[in-house]
Amino acid sequence: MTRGTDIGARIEGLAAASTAARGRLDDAAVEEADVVAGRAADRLRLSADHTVVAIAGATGSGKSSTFNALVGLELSSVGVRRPTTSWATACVWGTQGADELLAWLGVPSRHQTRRDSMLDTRREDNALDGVVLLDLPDHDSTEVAHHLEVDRLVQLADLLVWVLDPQKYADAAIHERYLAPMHSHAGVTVVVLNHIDTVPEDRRQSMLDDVRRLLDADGLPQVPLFAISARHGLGVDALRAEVAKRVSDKKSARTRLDADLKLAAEKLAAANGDGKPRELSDQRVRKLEEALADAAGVPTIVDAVERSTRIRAGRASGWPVVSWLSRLRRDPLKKLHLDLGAAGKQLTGKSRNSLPATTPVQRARVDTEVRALADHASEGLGKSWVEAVRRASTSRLDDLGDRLDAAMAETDLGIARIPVWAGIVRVLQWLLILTAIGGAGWLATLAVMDFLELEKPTTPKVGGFPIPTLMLLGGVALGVLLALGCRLLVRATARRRAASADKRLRAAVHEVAIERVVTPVRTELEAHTAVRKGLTLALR
Ligand SMILES: Nc1nc2c(ncn2[C@@H]2O[C@H](COP(=O)(O)OP(=O)(O)O)[C@@H](O)[C@H]2O)c(=O)[nH]1
Ligand SMILES: [Mg+2]
Repeated sequence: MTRGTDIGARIEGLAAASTAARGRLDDAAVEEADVVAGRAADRLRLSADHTVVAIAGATGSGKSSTFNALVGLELSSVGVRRPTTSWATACVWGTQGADELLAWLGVPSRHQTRRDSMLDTRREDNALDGVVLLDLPDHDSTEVAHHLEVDRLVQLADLLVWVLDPQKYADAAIHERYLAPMHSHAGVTVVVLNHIDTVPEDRRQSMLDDVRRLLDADGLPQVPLFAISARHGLGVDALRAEVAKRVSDKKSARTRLDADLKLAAEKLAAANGDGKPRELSDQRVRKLEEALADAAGVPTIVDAVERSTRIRAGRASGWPVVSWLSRLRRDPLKKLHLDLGAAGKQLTGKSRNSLPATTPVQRARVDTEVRALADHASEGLGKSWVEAVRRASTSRLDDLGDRLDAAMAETDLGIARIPVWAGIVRVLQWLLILTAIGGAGWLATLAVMDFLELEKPTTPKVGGFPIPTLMLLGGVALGVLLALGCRLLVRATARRRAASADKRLRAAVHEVAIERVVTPVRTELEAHTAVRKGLTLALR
């Protein structure tokens, strides 16, 4: 059996589905899928030329006798009861490549017999070439170890021969525990009614009909049923022919793995539910981000940035006399303690504690948005996924507040320096003030000279106006006009800076939303998609 074939892909699908489902879907179903995938991969790697045929049944039903009858030798001790028969006995026809298989089955070599080592040339033995025949312990033994061994080997065998006897063929133990649960394995099940010699001939058919009726009820209507007497050799040839047929077409191992994979995949699929793959909508994420931004105080900070810029740029570009007076007003950013750090670029750590505290209303809104996002993400999915998504959505919210505060504090608001144009205006304003002061000084000098009746030098004029007068009036008038003209510019700058701060802060909030809520939820949705994909492969 080579990998990469169709069954190889199905195994990989189931393995992938169980990996993605672990911790999210029903543990038992996940575990079974995992075990089945591992076991199937193991069996696939081992000899494809051998078929493991297990003979199972109740105490005294004639397992060992049937085994011997098939082998044609008294290999397995007949009539031996527990605790001696806690081990399976194996007989192998055609030993090439069977060693690994027997090791995997866990049959110690002292319980193995190699049929061709006996140089047997009978035709029917050649027909069984490739059989690994196992005589299992009693499934109804009072010894726990026996059950475990039976269960273990029933899982591993490629073909199962269940031996019933006239007394106990209707026992609930075998039907409820083995036959009915394995109805999916009808393709690799053969049933034998042994001790047929002890049943009067005229009652044999009605007994077989009764067994058939029970098998129908188990969900095994098609399985072959043989009436045999292992002790007297009745019907043994037909049974051997059936086994030989199964072995020669070498399909049993595959059929068994197919049935295993299908069963495990179906159980996992039932736990998975049938929701289509889902994606988180951008709109939901945006709503969450808005709630987070609110809770983090983004609007408050942005507002402070705008007002602060207005004051700072206004002060720089305003008429210096007024600006000087406005120093008495407090900077809104300072009020928020959102002062600029030493580097002048970032908000200082101090700012955090001084941000307006998140109100219960804001917190509730965040919770509501997280839940809405989780509900939306898991809409239409199975119950386990709804729970997994909800769990994931809140799994990283513990220190959300701190994380948001830190994100706010780390954000460069771009308000450290006054705008270049305001710097230039400031220089101009001072030049104008100096001009006005110069003019005033000149006029004062002239006035003093006039008062002292000194002879004045002729005052230079421009367009009929004396220059000092022009300097004083022009300096003041231009300064005031410039300040007024800059007001619009100040406002625009404040708005631009506020918009830019808003963008940066929201980008920081976006990071937090992705890290704390969106990624955990997306991981679940991806796991759901992976489980679905794996199961689709496994059930192909
Ligand atoms: N009459 C009769 N006795 C049988 C037949 N098969 C097995 N026995 C006897 O039933 C007893 C139990 O058989 P055994 O093969 O050890 O059953 P196991 O416990 O299932 O392995 C032994 O005494 C056998 O000789 C049969 O077909 N007819
Ligand atoms: Mg026995």
